Amino acid sequence: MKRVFSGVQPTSQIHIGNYIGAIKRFVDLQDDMDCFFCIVDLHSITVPQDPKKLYENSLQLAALYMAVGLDPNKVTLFLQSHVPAHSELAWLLQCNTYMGELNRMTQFKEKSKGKDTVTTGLYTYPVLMAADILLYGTDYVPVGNDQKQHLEICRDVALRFNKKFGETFVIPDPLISKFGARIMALDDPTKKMSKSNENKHSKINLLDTPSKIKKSIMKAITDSDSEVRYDVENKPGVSNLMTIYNILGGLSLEDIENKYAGLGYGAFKKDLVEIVVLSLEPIQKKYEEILNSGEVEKVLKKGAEKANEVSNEFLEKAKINMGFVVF
Ligand code: AQP
Repeated sequence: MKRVFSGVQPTSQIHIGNYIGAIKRFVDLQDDMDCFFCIVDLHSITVPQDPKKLYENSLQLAALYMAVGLDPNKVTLFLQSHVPAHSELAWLLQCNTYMGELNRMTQFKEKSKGKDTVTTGLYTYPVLMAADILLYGTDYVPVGNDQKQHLEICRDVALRFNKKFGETFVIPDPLISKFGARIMALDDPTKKMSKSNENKHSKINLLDTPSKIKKSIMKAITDSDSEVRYDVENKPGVSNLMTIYNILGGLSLEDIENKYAGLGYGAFKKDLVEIVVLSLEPIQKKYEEILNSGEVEKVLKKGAEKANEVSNEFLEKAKINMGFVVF
């Protein structure tokens, strides 16, 4: 069975970009692959986090993973900080990664832009991500389009390591869907929907209320035209909303165009509100039940045991191949 690894940071609220680009796809993979899904809390501290919020967000994300349909009996769900091998392998890989490679990372450039100081953790983030993936002998990594470059550096580092120290790591392939891998911000469809965007109407969070969802969609930037047509270049706002409609509502782009021909954006947006609210309602209901059930801690403990077992094998192999004394 092929192995899958992916992670989401417990930073802020999870939005429908994270859901469509990543988490929803995790659910689709769980029946056919051996899946490890991680809450990458160590990644989240590359930018400042309020400790109380980090704690809450980590447990809430675990509950959300289960609420969207991830079954802990089929997949391994765990917290990155519960598996020390991630930090240890990251160090071994850092000593085999070049500054020139990290200097090219666009996410680092974007996140450090305009800041007086940034942490070295933000700079070496892609190496920790490579360690996350390589520790599980991962074949596939389902991620959104923004992680493409990080996957490329992961592959480069793994190939170099194998060449230098002998076959150690499986070379992973990204699983980036052709459609929906980059959900755009509602207030500016030229930028990706992002947790760190301070405008609350730029995104729809999975736990948003119906009235907030309605406001955000009705305010979403479209264009001065009124035709509901999929044309990413000339109509990025409408095309983004159509993508969300298609993925959550199940209607093809062509059928959406036909349905709203001559009706304008108002009717289209009104129906989209309903589709999003109805899609999120069962997730929100299940989320509350899971969060109050005491199940989350048990699942994370069990997940950490399995993750430690698998990752330690790969870590040990890497250490032996590098020449460390391992008893
Ligand atoms: N807009 C998006 N469309 C599709 N996929 C997305 N992802 C993120 N944004 C979009 C995917 O979600 C997964 C988890 O992301 P993350 O928690 O690791 O952090 P992120 O990608 O940095 O999330 P944000 O929302 O963009 O946070 P900030 O504001 O900090 O940059 C990943 O698979 C990601 O590709």
